[in-house]
Amino acid sequence: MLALVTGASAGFGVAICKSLIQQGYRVIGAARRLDKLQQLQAELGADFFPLVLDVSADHHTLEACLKQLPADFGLDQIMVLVNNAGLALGLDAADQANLDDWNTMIDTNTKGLINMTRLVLPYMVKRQTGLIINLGSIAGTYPYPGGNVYGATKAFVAQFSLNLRADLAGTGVRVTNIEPGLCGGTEFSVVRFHGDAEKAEQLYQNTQPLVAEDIANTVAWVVSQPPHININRIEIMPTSQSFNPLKVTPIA
Ligand code: 8X3
Repeated sequence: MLALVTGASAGFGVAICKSLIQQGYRVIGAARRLDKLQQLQAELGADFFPLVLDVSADHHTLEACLKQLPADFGLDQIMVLVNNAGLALGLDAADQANLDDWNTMIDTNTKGLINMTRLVLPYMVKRQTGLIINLGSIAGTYPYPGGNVYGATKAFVAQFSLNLRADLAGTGVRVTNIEPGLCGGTEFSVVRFHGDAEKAEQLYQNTQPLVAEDIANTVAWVVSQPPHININRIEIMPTSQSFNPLKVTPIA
């Protein structure tokens, strides 16, 4: 059984790769940073294949990269695709947010995800089996100030996942969207705040966020379901995260 995990060099990706290998999968770990992938390979051994790939590259580049995989980690054998690569950049209001950040999130979280899916999917359909697991977010369902484009990319992922299910009816190929809330112990918030670790740290003060292993455990549960079960979506929050009331602003 072969799986491909994007964003494999850190956070959720590392935990998912480790867990899938524990479950007996061979794993192609795709990410931009070769040194991080090599560290992971040193730990995980021959069942892990490091693939240097930037999901935000154009689809011709991605296709060429995937077609160069060695025969025993071949594109045509991928049973599970985990579209984990993604990021949040900034938490500024829409009129002040950085447009480069917005475009980077769209390129990675939506374009990267659809390109990888489209490149792997025909082989799954041909074999009449396969599983695509997308990493969405609660931000795709619940709006919050500064979530603007990040949340919108994750709403795209949620709807794309459901629409994939519609197209894949009768093929045996399954699709799941996992939607985590606040997660700690990863680079996510440091990246969101452009490297400001102190600001990121403040977000987690006096809370107990989810950790990457919680998400890897969820992926492990999804992949262990028998073929007649499709988990459409899973929304997970830490107990310490909840909802605010709708905001009503006084008239000036
Ligand atoms: C990340 C979850 O709560 O930071 O996707 O928006 S949250």
